[in-house]
Amino acid sequence: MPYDPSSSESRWQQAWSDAGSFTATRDSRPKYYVLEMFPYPSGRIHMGHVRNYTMGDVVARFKRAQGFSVLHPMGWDAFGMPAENAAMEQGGHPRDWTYANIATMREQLKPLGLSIDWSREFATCDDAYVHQQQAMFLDMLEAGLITRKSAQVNWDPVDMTVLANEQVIDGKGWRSGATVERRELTQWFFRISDYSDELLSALDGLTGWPDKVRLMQANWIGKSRGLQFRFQTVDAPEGFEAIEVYTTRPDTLMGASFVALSPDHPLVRDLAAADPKVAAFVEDCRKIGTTEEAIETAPKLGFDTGLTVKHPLDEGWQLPIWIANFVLMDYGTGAIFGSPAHDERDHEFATKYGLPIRATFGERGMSLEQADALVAKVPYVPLKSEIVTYVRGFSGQAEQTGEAAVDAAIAHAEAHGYGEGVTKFRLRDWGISRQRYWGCPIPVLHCEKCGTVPEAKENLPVLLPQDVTFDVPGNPLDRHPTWRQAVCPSCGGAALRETDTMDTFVDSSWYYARFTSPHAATPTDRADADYWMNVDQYIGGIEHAILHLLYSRFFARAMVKTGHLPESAKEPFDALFTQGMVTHEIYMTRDERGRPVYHLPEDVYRLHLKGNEVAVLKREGFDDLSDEEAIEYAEAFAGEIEIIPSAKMSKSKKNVVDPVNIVQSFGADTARWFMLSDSPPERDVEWTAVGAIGANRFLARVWHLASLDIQEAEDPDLTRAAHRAIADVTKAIEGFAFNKAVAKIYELANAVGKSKAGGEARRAVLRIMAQLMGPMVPHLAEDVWAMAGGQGLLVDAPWPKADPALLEDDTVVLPIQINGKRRAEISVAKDMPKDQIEAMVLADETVRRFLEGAAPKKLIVVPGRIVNVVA
Ligand code: ANZ
Ligand code: ZN
Repeated sequence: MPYDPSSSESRWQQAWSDAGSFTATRDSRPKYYVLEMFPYPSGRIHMGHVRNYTMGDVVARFKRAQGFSVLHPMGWDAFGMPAENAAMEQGGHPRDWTYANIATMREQLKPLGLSIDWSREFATCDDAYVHQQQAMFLDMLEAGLITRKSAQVNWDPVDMTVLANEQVIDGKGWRSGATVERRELTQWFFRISDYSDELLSALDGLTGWPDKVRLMQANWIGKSRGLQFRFQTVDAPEGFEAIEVYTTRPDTLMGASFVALSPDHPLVRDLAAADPKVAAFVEDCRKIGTTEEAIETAPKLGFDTGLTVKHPLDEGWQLPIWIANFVLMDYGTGAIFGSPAHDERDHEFATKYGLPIRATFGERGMSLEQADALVAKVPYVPLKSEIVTYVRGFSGQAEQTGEAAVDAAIAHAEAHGYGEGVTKFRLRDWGISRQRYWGCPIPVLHCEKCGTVPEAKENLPVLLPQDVTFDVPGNPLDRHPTWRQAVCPSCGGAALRETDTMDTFVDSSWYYARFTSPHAATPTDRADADYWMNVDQYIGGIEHAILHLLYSRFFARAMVKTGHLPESAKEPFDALFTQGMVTHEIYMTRDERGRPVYHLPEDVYRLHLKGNEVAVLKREGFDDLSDEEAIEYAEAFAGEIEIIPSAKMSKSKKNVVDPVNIVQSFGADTARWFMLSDSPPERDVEWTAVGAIGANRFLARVWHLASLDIQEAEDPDLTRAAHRAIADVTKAIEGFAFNKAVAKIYELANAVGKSKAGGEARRAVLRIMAQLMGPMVPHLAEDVWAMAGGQGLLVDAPWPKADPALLEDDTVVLPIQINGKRRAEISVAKDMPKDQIEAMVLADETVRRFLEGAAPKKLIVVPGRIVNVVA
């Protein structure tokens, strides 16, 4: 019988399902919770999913075999714009589109044979999930974790919606491509910034996380220490006698050349009301979005108000007040002083508007003139830890680091009473209001009498209305004829529902907790949550290193505060692994106008021809060609396709391989094996047709080895190799080095192939091999297990233990020196008696050549070290 995954894989999946093998149960075993980031139901699974879920599955199956009670669930991150876009473009309803996609993707995932507890599956758009998320929202509102405030938002004028910062790409809406504007709206916020300090300091404890992710989070939270102080204004309107600024470089105060206000600064509002030119300038500034990136990259724009302030260190020195587009209102105080000599933005601004550029410090040892010359064209921005020479210092600065100078400047300000040292965070509150339909409704009402009122818990869930249209832009909830009308839970009068829905990041901030009790009538069942939390191993893409993980960390804290999670679940993910991407070559031709045309790998015949890399299009009839004919064909058309080096699989470049096709033609185990074999999990892996065929061939060989019937014979070397493999594979899986585990299994398979072992001795080794392969290629492993006489299902077999006695290498390699020169070596058992070693040496090919039939003059064996022969 040849290897035939198409029949055996589904059979094993059925067997596991019948046995309930992957149902997670609370019992006396230690628990292990492994989770891969859940997918968005786009409609098709891709190779990235296969890689991600296979890795998680290896861990889940491994831990299960090691005696853990494993929770390995799957669900769907199901709300979001694409469903609405589909409704806009193709008609239909977002709900139908979403659930149809889920059904399709579930059918595509199941053949992969993942050890998932499907009884826990849910989608974030399920009524029950919406219900519990709303219940939690109300709890968090009551606990003071949520606030409503007016805020600057990115407004997409075409989609008529607020965009999250990350949905703004180069100042344009990610979907519409329209230039994003700034607007002020009243929005709902989670008060994540209250947790800035804690979210930062707790990163130190996340030792199971990659350093780079912790660093990215730390930078995002962005803690800085600086000076907050006031400039006295000279001729500003009433109420603006002083302008408060925040600086992280108070040591550059003597190089100040202007003060700049955010276009949203209260003083600017005042001025704009009186002066249409100011108002027009502010309007211009609003055309850039609110993202830091957009603001950072936009050309610097300024407006001179004509007003001035006094320098705090010199009453007679006045600085002009400008309005500048790069000053953000929601950071620091919304006002800065510019020190063009030591700041890129200030330099660009000063150069553009002819403002003075005066160095505060220069490179070590520089004079004032040299330092000024240094910064005339470009700012001088050394690391704060570098020693520099202060040429316009105050408070006694001279040669010192920027750090020391900043400290001294803060001390000086505090001593002289013009400012205070303060700590600021970049992290803003998390705005969750979205003016979209396909999201979780925010369960509050607006009552004319009572104001904003939370919906009563017994009225939950607030579900989306089904009868909506997407033929006009904007939020369908706003224009629904009746949905908004509700009863105020506080006064019983008429009230209007909030029509904002929640950012989908809310949905994904607690799904891991919901998996512990997916059917509970409360957000979590505490007994379940207490048992299963934390996620022991979380696996996902680095693209979620910042927002998703930060929001989840905040949400877990909020759930602790509202009693939905135990205190110990504050940091919900004990260990995090970020896997690399799946890449593929790109195949390109050009059309008659020279524009690139991309081709799917399945439409391309790829060949390595006499050192040349050739790819040609498969024309009609290609599939009927013999191998030789195909090569001739490739030679004939060589050069027609340009091969672009491997890059992340993407639909636009058509360098995608459909996992469904791969599973159909090779089986799931081949896809899984290849995904694990070729590179370390944290690196990108290149999918190649040749590699897939190679993986498949290896699995077929293992099948063949298992099906051979060999006469009884012992082979202690093979048994030792098997135990070595147990130790090595165990260590590799524990260390997330799946590619190494794969390599060790290759070695073991080779050893089995070479060995003459038969009967039970051979079967015992095959069973070990099956067990070691089980987490990676679970179907083939069951087959091998069964063929080798394994009892019951392999998934129920405990992980094999290496016999320490067999791990000890009991052979040594002895070098043989002939006439003082090393000429050969022999491998002998450690405890081999001297006379036997001597006999082996004399029988050695090389030794015999040197002796030319004569007896050696001397033969000295130093046991365990060396053999000396004098010929
Ligand atoms: C004077 C100065 C001189 C500055 C110099 C920098 C370099 P971080 O480190 O990210 O916290 N700043 C303060 N508030 C701002 C706002 N609302 N919008 C834009 N920029 C603002 O950044 C702090 C520095 O960014 C502050 O230090 C301030 O410029 C600027 F050689 O003050 B600095
Ligand atoms: Zn009311």
